[in-house]
Amino acid sequence: MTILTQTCTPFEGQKPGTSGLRKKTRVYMQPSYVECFVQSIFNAIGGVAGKTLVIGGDGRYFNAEAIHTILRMASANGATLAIVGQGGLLSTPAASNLIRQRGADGGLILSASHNPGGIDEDFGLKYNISNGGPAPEAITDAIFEQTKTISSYKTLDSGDIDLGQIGTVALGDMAVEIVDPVEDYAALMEELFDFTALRALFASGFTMKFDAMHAVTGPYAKAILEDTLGAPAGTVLNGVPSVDFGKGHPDPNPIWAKPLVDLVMSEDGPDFAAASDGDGDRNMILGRGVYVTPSDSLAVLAANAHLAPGYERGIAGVARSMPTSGACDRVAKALAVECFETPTGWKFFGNLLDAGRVTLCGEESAGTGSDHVREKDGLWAVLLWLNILAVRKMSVKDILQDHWQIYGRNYYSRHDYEAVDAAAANGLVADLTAKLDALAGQTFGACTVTMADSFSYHDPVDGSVSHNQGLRINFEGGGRAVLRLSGTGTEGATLRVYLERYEAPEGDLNIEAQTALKDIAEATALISGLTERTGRTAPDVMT
Ligand code: VG1
Ligand code: CO
Repeated sequence: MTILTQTCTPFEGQKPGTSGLRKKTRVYMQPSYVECFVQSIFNAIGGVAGKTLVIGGDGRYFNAEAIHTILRMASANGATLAIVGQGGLLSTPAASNLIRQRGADGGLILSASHNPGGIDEDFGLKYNISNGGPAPEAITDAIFEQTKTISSYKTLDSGDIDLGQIGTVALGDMAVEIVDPVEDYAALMEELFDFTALRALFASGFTMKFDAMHAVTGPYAKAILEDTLGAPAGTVLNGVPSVDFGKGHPDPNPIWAKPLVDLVMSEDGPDFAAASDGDGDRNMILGRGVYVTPSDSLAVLAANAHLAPGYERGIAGVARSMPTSGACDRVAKALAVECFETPTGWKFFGNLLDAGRVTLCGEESAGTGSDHVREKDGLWAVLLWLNILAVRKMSVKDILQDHWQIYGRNYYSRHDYEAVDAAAANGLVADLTAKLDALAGQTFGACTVTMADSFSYHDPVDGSVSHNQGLRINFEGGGRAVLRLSGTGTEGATLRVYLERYEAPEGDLNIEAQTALKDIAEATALISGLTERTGRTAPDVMT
């Protein structure tokens, strides 16, 4: 086996977004595309000589091919050990855990997460650092700089190894250790949650459905829920990972997981239902007759985490992304713990978690997690909910009602306008940004603006500053709208409009969410010129 140095020319646009570099699969399949990006990562982190890397992905189309390419390159660049999930599979939280458990220097996760998979859909790749979390902006910026001038990469003159066989093989001078993707992760879950209580819950006849959406969590959910906790066979739906996610959209929300929502809304639906996304880091929580918004879920988990053994000493603090509702802020206040507001994307939570300032984190996009790993974690959230249900012996619906009666309710919805013409979307954001300063005091429809700005984040741990992280418009009475452009899409621009309004415990806590937010939605459309600029009269997706 010889080490080859191949020349290459830079590709346009290899700029990591909210979570890694996401492109159409065919873009990734171009000769040297993966190589240029991976060598840029290696160069940006000072090389990988002598290092240990964790490598795995969500099993989508091109997963295995990309892994073989990365393994050859890691070996040629001098890495000592690559730890790879069997079959090339690792959920994002499991990869984060492996990096931490094994003291690896970093990891490469192959996923476009909730984006559809297949040769005509999306692929993605991201680099995680030694704490197990997504590389912070300073590193992703350095990677992007490298991609602009990359002129050669190193690889090995060798064939593919067998990713299906657990054990260690040599690839050049590097060892490749193929591991069970589920084992270490399942052991971690058993440390955090009361598995005895969960077994008793299922034994008592408690019913649940978990929709793995043909994505990576299938094997994890089967092993933990069915094989370990005794949930009946068939609890896990769509549990076999497929390269195109059964031609679905592996995004656990009421739109893309509609069959599950319909099931749980019926009279004889299960007590509890949940779903996860392509790479297993998102979660959707449902109870019979009720959908729990991710923002509410974070707040409920923060208020009840101490009921699970892993958090029995309480939580140090909570962090949420800026567009996530303020529901968890109220819990943090009641618990007298710190609460942080970060930009969108899990990479911004890493410092707070490492510093021990927060225990729980969450995003409105169905991401919740804790300091057990440095990624959001879909199954973890499901198990924490189960643990809370087992202890409180109440239905999901009652827990939510009880929560609102204590803290009040943050009505919340996100409206997505997908594949909007990029120039139109950029124009909307630019023009709105320019007039933010003048908005305070003005009235639009039924709402008066009290404050408007462009969110900048000052990381309290390392002092770094991230500008332009979303436009915020606050209204009299505590309502709020946030507008930002997605950093994970692969087609045109996706405009996200986040709407929120607070209702105190003594107010009406059971209004339909879109009705409750109608005035704020209308004011936001007036302020931003949404309809005229995007040509859309309604959002593509409302969650
Ligand atoms: C979206 C979500 C964000 C999440 C990101 C990655 O980003 O809004 O909250 O962190 O996806 O999640 P954007 O830039 O499209 O709004 V995942 O599960 O796709 O890794
Ligand atoms: Co994901």
